[in-house]
Amino acid sequence: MHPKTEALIDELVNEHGFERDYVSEVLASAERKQKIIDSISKPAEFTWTWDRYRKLFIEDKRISNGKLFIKNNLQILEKAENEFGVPKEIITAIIGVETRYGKIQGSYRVIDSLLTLGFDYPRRANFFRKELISFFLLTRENELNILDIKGSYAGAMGYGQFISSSYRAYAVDYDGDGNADLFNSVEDAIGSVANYLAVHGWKREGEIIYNSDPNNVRKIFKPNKELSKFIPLMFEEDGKEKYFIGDDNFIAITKYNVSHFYAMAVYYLSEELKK
Ligand SMILES: [Ca+2]
Repeated sequence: MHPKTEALIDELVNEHGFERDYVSEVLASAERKQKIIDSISKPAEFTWTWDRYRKLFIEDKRISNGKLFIKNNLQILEKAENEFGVPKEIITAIIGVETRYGKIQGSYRVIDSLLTLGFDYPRRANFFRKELISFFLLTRENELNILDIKGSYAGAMGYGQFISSSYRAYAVDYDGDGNADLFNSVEDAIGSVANYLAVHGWKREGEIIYNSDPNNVRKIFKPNKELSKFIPLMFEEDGKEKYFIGDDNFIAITKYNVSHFYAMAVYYLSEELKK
C-alpha cells in the first residue's frame, strides 16, 4: 500500500462519510501508471511551437466537424448563447479542441490518473489529491461507477473535459432530465461550457483579442490602469512575429486552460466556424 493511502482513506471516511471498505477497495483497484506522470510532464502547450500547436487544432476536419456540430445542435447552442452570453462558435471551439466534439473523451481511468498524480507527482500533488477527493464526491452524487469513468491523463472528463471540482461546481443540466451528464449529453455539455466561461469572467459582446503591433502595445499599456488586466501576447506564426492584446474574454478562456496557445487556438477555430 502506498504510504499516503491511509491518510486519504481516513479523510474520505471521517470528513466525507464514505464507507471504509468501499474506499479501501477502490484505492486498491486503482493503478499507478508511469505513463500518466510522463504525459503530464511534457504537455504540448509548453513544449510545442505555436505553429505546430495551431496546425493540430486548426485543420479542415476539425473545422468541418465543428460546422456540423453547430448545425446539429443549433437550438441548444443558441439557448446557451442567450443565457450565458457566450457565442455558439466559442462553445463549439472549446468542445472541438478538447475532444473533437465529444469523440475523444480520454482513455485513462480517472481513478488511476488522480491516484497517480495525487500521490506521485510532487509538483502538483496537492491539487490532484483534492481532485481525487472531488472525484469520490462527484461519483457518489451522480451515481457513477468510480472505477469505470474514463478521461484524460489529468483526470479531465466528458465532452468539455471538466476536472472533478469543475464538474461539481459548474456542470448544468441542460436537457432537463434532472442530471448533469457531461459524458453522454451534448446538451448538458454545451450548457456547462457556457456556464463555466460566464462564471469565469466572460463578457457578453466583449472582445477576445485585438491585433496589435509593438508600438500599439506600448501605447495601450502606458498610463491607463483600467487596461492593466489585458494580456500582451506575441506569437511567432509562420516565421513572423504577431502581436495581440488579450482582453477579458481571452482571459476567461485561459481559466478553462491556462495556456495562451490554448486560448488562441480556441479563438482561431471559433473564427473559422463563423465562415
Ligand atoms: Ca441532463
